[in-house]
Amino acid sequence: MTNNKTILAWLDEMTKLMQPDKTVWIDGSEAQLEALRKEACESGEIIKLNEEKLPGCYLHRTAVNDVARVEDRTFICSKDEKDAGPTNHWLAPEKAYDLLYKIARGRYAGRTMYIIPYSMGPVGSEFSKAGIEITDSIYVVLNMNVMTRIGTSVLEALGDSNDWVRGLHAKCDIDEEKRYICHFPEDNTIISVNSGYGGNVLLGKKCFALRIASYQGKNEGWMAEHMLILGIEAPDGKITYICAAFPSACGKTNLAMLIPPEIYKSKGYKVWCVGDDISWLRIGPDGRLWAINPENGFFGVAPGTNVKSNPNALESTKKNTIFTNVAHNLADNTVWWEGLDKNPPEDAVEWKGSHVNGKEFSAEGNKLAHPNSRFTAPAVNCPCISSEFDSGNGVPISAIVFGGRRAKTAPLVYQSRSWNHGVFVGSIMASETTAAAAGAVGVVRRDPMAMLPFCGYHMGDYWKHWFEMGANLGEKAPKIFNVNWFRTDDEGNFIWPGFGDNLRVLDWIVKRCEGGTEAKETAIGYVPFADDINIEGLDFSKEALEGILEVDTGLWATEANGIAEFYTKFGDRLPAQLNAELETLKGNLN
Ligand code: GTP
Ligand code: SPV
Ligand code: MN
Repeated sequence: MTNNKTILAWLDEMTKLMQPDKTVWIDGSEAQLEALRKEACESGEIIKLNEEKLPGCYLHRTAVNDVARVEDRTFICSKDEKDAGPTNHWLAPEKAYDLLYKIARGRYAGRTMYIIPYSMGPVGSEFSKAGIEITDSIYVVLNMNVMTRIGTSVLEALGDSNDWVRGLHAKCDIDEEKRYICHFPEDNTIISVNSGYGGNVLLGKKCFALRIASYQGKNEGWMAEHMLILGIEAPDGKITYICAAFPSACGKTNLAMLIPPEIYKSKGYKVWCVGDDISWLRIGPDGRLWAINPENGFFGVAPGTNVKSNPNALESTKKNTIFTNVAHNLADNTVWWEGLDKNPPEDAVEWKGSHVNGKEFSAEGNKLAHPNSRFTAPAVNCPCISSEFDSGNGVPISAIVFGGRRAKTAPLVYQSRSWNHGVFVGSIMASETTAAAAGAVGVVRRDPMAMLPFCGYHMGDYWKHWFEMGANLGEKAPKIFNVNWFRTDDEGNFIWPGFGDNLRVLDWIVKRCEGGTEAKETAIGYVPFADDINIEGLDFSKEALEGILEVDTGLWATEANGIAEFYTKFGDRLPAQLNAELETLKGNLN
């Protein structure tokens, strides 16, 4: 398949280590993939779904102890512990290799080693990067085929270059105690053992495109971010591109594919999806910030996805999609999850694999689908996929939006006073935890730029890199905003309707980028005048809007104390600009 000496040498080493019975190069051909699907169906690894209703679709159930990313077992193995920083778990590289090789040695025996050459970003684009993942899981091969560009063309584009990421995945025994997701940023290497779940094993995604790539970006002058990319087309045809960073399961996929409310649609507004999870950002020849989506598909949260909340995501899952840990509807061999509709299937297999009466099972308060069950759907399936999705140059970004789940404190939207203030706004992001990672759900934690679990180096140095990017962008820097769709009332209900109606907030953001509207200056930044958020056609009062635009200085004073405490973690690697911004906030609050 290749004469690249660096690849051949690594594969030689890996073959000796893992001792596979058989080696298969994944060439990307449909014939090879189809043979693998058949094989995985025969072994029970995947289940073929109803060919009429869901053509080319499959269901997979992971082990019950293996259903989400495991942040406690995710490590950044930089040579110097200090370079991993206070927000990452760290293991010394020699120790980690030793430990992981002990766990993995010989574990491909009796199995096949699949070699997947893949590209993050369109093959051949100067902004794309290649990786090789070896795995003993057909599920991984099939998912990587949807989520990345795979096969021979990747090797041809790479040529003799050594600029590719090594990825070793081995299922081993899916033993939680021996599960490790380790990154060696200085070696361009990722090793993942004892898991078979999504973000832990699709090594192109969080492991490469965020953890390794964020480190590469710092060294090479670009950024890898946990951001969706969307384009808003105005009635005159002008498209404004926005990136938005929200923590896991906080609404990126939903926002990236939103359907404009009727009042906007009728005027001719359209929204185009470029990406739903990851952005690679560079300064273009015109001095602006440009973004590509390095992925080729969506690994989206299934529960809550329905014809009303996200019809585009639902449509994307109608063919050639792999479902993980959703419920199996035996009546017609389709799938179901909480929030798809109000009719749990009677004859069902729940996500753990038991045959149940789904109606009774649900009525007893059980979940048929795991809260972090997912669909892996090709981006080309999405009805609103942008014409720029495959463009090697990406799209120019006018605004960066941060956001999270905050029941109180954060208003619906506010704008930073400058790029530097915007970096501060990103650095103080906080959000309630979700089922996307193992651990407690609903606990507020600081998640700077939604990168807490994904930054591959010291977070202080990461912020410094943000300031440097801003200095290089100067006047052409995107404007920075913060949004919160999740303010709740006293009964805990979400106040803002959200979903498609979030376009009403994006509309204000676009106007602010164009200098088309005034705003109210508050202690935390610019907040809209209630009259400037269009609530036409919405059953939502101006008073309610004013309520969620309010900046409660009491809550923010408490917030400022929390930020100060958070910042102490970073010691002398905390950029001075952040402390200066915190002092400004405190001053504004007095
Ligand atoms: P990852 O794939 O884990 O990175 O998640 P994500 O950020 O793409 O989140 P996603 O869009 O899948 O949304 C996760 C959950 O948030 C779903 O249950 C949605 O129904 C819910 N959600 C998304 N947007 C909104 C919104 O505007 N309002 C409310 N109330 N809920 C929302
Ligand atoms: C996330 O948790 O942010 C995801 C899913 O997008 S995973 O690929 O598992 O990280
Ligand atoms: Mn994500």
